[in-house]
Amino acid sequence: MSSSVFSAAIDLGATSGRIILGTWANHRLTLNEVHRFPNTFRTLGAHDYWDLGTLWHEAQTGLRKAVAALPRGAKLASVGVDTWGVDYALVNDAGRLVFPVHAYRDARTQAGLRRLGNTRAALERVYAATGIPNVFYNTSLQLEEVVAHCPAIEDLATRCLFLPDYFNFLLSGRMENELTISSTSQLIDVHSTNWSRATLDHFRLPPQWFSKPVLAGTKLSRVKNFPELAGAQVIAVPGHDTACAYDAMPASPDGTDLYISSGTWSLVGFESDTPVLGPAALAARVSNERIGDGRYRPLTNVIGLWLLEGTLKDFASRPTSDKEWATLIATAEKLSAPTALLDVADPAFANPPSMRAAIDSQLKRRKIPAPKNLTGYTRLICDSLGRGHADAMRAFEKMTGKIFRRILIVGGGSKNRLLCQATANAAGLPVVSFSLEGTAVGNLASQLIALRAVKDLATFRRHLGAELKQTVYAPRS
Ligand code: LFR
Repeated sequence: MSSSVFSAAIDLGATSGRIILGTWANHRLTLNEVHRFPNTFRTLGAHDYWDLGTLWHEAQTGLRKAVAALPRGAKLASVGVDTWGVDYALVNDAGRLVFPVHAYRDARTQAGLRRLGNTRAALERVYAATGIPNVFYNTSLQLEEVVAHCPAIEDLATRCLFLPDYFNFLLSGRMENELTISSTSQLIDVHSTNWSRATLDHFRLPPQWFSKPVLAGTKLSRVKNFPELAGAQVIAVPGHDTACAYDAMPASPDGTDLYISSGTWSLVGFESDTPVLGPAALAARVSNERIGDGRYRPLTNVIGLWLLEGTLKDFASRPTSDKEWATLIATAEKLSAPTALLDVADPAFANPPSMRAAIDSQLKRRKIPAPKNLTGYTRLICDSLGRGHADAMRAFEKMTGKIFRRILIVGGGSKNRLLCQATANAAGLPVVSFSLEGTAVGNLASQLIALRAVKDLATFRRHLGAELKQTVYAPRS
């Protein structure tokens, strides 16, 4: 056992969180999901908030379970945290929360979204400076609203920590902004790895709230105030879950793979040494988020399985076990292909009271009959997402001159045969799906590299690729 390395990944998603104990031995990573729990935001009055106390409680429970799952005498070497993008905690110098933590689907950014969207010159300036398009959830718009409507916050808060940064602080006592999660804010300079002063000024945000981002792999300190974990290093992994998922892609080194991290959102993109900018990129809403090492992940955010998760809530007959899921997908596969697909970019799908009603109203507007049952909606949603993935791919090909040869899918959607096949059909390319918790694997990879148990990411991917089970979906017309 002496050559094994044990690390824990805290991997928090908008609809579920998990703590995974990773064991690295003989060039092989084994995962043990020691704890999983549902996550949701809560609505108070007109606003949406995360329940941070519950998230931290669940993270601690998971870490205790990870320690309990270690072989006798073994020690946890490190822990790392990744979460969904954009959300943040405002704290004072002592680390006290001075403002409730909003959830990114909160509608309070709508006015700012429209304002920036309607001001062509400002929109172009912000995009040229940050490489991030104008999306309702951006931290920039969220903070702009808070500073404008609760001005006393400028006296109370001294730091803005993104959620992984905040959990790293609880674990280590150190306040840092990590680059990948910072890059989701629309406030990082696209040509450096620091904040864009012009953009902070544009949104009227106090620059002192932010510190120069650290790169993934930075060792923050040993775990504090958590005796069971004494000695373990807190490592700033790529704090953004999508950055972790992209790191975990067993991609071919020649750069011809398109990546999809498929979960609540579908993040369709690739890795690049340079950002994709300019009017076409702005129109296609290309988001130049950052990789742990500072390079770029140009990607398009397609609405993702949020559409299906939301629709399921409207059906009492929704599946509750893996077996029922398999039956739903198998029955939906047998239906004939829908004659018209959803426009998945419809802003009405962002956070509707009823997703089924939002879908029906788009269909009605376009004079298309609504599906009759859950099977019909499932088919329509998966085919429409497949088309959305293919459209994003073609837009990238057109903008960059790149030709993709395969599409790699990781995350929850990689298990959805209907979605993988629909993507292959619409793109005319093979889709390779990996049964892989990409976000947790990328999180662990960064820790193992920081601990020098693995040389670098290329080496990690080579070992991972050799082990992984993959399913290939050939395109059908
Ligand atoms: C996926 C994700 C996406 C981001 C969205 C909102 O979990 O992190 O990358 O655009 O959530 O933060």
